[in-house]
Amino acid sequence: MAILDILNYPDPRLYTVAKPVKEVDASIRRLVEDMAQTMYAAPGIGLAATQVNVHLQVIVIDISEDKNGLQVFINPKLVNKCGSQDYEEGCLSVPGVYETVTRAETVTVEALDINGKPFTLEAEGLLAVCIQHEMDHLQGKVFVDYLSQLKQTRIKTRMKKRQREFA
Ligand code: QAP
Ligand code: CO
Repeated sequence: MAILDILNYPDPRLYTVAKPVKEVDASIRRLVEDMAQTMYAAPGIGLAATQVNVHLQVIVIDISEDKNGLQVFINPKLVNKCGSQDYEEGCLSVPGVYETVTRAETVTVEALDINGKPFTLEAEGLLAVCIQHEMDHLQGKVFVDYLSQLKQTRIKTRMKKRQREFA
């Protein structure tokens, strides 16, 4: 297992569209393990492969209190969405920034699990937000993209300043 480097907004590689996984093989299981370890170490509740510069449709999520509820989504597809909710989101690629985004209240997602087996899940609340947030990453979209131009500019400036300080 390994902790992977997370790309920081506004890194242009975050705008890459991820490709579907052809086969859930040992290399994909390894990627999932490393992504999970990276997410838990951060700590975070969700991570998309895009954020670790792997442009394949793989997501890990764990919204449980005691970090024992790992959920893996490979090649996820939103087959239904319903209602709307506002949620204050953050992102491991945009550290220190939390902003409210409006998304569907419930979503139905079809995906492959870690064994390559298809499953369907209906999610609501935080899990639904998290699935939509991470699926956006696979399409090259960051939650900041939903904010006003003014907020986006301010966040970019703040992130660049932060990057200089850490360099
Ligand atoms: C996406 O985000 C999410 O700024 C997952 O300094 C977030 O795990 C979906 C994190 C909220 C729904 C609601 C962010 C950690 C973690 C930070 C995360 C930070 C340290 C974000
Ligand atoms: Co994110």
